[in-house]
Amino acid sequence: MSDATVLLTLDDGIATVTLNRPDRLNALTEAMHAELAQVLDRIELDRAIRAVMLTGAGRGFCSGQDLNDGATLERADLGDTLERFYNPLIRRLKTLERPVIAAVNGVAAGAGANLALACDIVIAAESAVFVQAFIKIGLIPDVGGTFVLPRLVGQARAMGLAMLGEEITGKQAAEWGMIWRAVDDDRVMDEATTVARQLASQPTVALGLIKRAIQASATNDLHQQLELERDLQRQAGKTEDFAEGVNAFLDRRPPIFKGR
Ligand code: T3D
Repeated sequence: MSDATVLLTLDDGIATVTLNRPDRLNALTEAMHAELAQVLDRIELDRAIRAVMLTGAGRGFCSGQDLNDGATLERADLGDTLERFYNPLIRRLKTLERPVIAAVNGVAAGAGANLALACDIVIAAESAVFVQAFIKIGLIPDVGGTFVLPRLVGQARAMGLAMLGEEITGKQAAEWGMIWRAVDDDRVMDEATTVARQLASQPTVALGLIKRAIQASATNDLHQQLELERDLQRQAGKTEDFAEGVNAFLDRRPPIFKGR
C-alpha cells in the first residue's frame, strides 16, 4: 500500500490521478496539494498522455479542505490558502491542453465538489453526493464554485445549493445538467475509463482548443467568440490530425489520430 496521498498511473495514453486519503474521504492537505502539483507537472510534460482521469480512493471522491490540517483554524487569511494552492490547481486543470475527466465515485464536498466541476467531463455514480458544504462552516463556495455553478445550473439552483448547502446525488446533478452523466455506482470507473480511452484516441490538439474556446465563451461576446474560433480553427487546421481526419473520410476508413 502506497503512502502517497496522490497516486498516478499511466496506461495507454491515459493518466489516472487518484486522491488517496480514503479514511478522510480524500480531504485535501497542503502535502497533498504539493503531490498533486508534482503529478500535474509530470502530466504536462508528457505529450504521450492524451487524457487525464481524476478520482478518489475508497468511498469518497474528495471532502474538500482537510479541516484538521495544521493551521486551518489559526490561519488568519484563508484567501492565502486559495491563492497558494486551490486557485493554481484550478487554473492548471483549465489550461491543461488535455481533456480531464472526473470519475466521481462518492461524496464530493466543498472544494472537492468544485474540483470535480472544474474537470472537462464529469461522470458520477448515481448515488454520489455533491454538496457545497462551505456554508455549514461559515464560508462561501470557492475553488471556482461561484463562477461555474450559475453557468451550469442557473442562478436559482446555484443560490439554493450555495446558501442551503443541500446534498444532491449524482443522478440529480446529471438531471440538472451540472455534470455530463451519472451511471450505476459499480460502473463509474468503467464508464470514465471508456470515455478517457475515447478521448485519448481523438485529435488532442483540437480537444485543447475546444477547452479554450468554451471557457472563453463565459466572458466573450459573440463577435469576440467568432474571432477566437477563427484563430483557434486556424491552429486546428494545421495539425496532422486534421489532415488524417480528412484523408480518412475521403478514403472511407476510420481515422488514426496521433494527437499532433
Ligand atoms: O483554507 C481553507 O480552509 C479554505 C478552503 C476551503 C475549501 C473547503 O473545502 S471548505 C469545506 C470543507 N469540507 C467540508 O466542510 C466537508 C466536511 N465533511 C462532511 O461534511 C462529511 O464528512 C461528508 C458530507 C463529506 C461525508 O459525510 P459521511 O457521513 O459520509 O462521512 P463522515 O463520517 O463525516 O467522514 C468520514 C471520515 O472522514 C470522518 O473521520 P472519522 O470520524 O472516521 O475519524 C470525518 O471526520 C473525515 N472527514 C470528512 N471530511 C473531512 C474529514 N476530515 C477532515 N476534513 C474534512 N473535510
